[in-house]
Amino acid sequence: MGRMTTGIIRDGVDGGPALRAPVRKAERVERMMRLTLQQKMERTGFEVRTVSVEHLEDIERDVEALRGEVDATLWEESLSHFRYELPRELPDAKSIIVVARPQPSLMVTLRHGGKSWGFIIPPSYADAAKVDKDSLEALDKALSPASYRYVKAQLPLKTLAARSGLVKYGKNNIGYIPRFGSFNRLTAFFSDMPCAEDQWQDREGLPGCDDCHACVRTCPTGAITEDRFLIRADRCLTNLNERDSSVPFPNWVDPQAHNALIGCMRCQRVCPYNRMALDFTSARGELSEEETALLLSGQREGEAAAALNEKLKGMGLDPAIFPRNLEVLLR
Ligand code: B12
Ligand code: SF4
Ligand code: SF4
Repeated sequence: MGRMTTGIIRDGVDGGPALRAPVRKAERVERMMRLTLQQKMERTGFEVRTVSVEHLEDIERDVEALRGEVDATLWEESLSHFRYELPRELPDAKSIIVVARPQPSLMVTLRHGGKSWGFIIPPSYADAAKVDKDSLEALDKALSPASYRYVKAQLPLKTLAARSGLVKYGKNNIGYIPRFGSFNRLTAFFSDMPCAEDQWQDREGLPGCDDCHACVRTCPTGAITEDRFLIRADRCLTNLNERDSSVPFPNWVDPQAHNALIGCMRCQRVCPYNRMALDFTSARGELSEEETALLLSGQREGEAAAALNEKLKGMGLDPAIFPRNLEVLLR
């Protein structure tokens, strides 16, 4: 995220007379104090909204209402771990703070067969822990001098973000923020911060989706359909390629469908709401011919494998999820 400007006010940058500087600083501090949490967080590159913990049941109801439309295995694997209750570590939580952090697509280069292969990794696959850490630091700073506690929320983040007005749904089911479209990572925290403004509201879709079918047409597996709002998650390439390499892809998946090292970028790349974010990329380095071979071999033991793991982690990537797509992409 090194290329993002933070908007933090720095003292003395406008180079005015030294004697006036303290007055200006005091004014700035006062002005800063008057800003809402949302405004303060925006200045440091985060989008944030808050809802009262009283809506936990509503969030559960929203998701439960769609149980019949979600493949049972996928429900069990991905949606049954949500906890619609106050965390034990923070029983006096009052607010749920939901945060969106703009995220670039990642570019990784691999050497294989004497050639360089450039691959894309969709936004949100890297730096999960960093986004949480940075969000907490920014919240702490924005709310200072008050001091609150935070506990990470195990909640359905898109629903929560849409219900707080932080994102609008695309027809592709992804949550969009104004300037960076779907190139964002969501996270949420319970806090004992009083919920001064409960931003709970109706979920909204992007207005442009009514007359656009680009993601429906481009989805390589027919996961996005016009006859229902929820995607057919069991058909989504992301669901299929996030699995272990030992699980083969179903026969009905066209090998040409694969387009990213993990996940799938098709419905995001084609979306007009992402036009301004398509160049938002972050190059994460290169793997040598030997490292690629090691990754493909599936060997996880030994010194070389440990070094590769460290290298991938340093690039913000999870070594466990790669070989599955890599094999198909290099064919
Ligand atoms: C399960 C899961 C998946 C599954 C299922 C996806 C799905 N659509 O549910 C699979 C593996 C397929 C998947 C894929 C991807 N995922 Co995913 N996934 C999750 C997970 C763990 C839960 C999502 C969830 O709650 N699903 C349940 C459904 C019921 O919730 P919902 O989609 O919000 O559904 C609501 C709407 O349908 C709405 N609704 C119903 N009818 C109508 C009608 C109208 C008009 C409106 C407005 C709304 C509406 O009601 C529902 C309930 O509120 C979250 C992490 C988390 N903790 O939340 C990440 C998460 C949602 N995924 C994420 C991402 C980035 C992706 C991918 C883009 C990855 C990639 N390829 O790059 C793809 C996108 C695929 C797609 N087109 O949706 C991000 C989304 C970020 C964002 N800004 O939206 C999350 C939040 C992870 C993160 N921390 O960043 N994912
Ligand atoms: S591609 Fe079109 S229909 Fe799909 S989410 Fe974007 S605007 Fe909506
Ligand atoms: S991520 Fe790919 S497979 Fe999944 S809905 Fe979007 S285009 Fe379809």
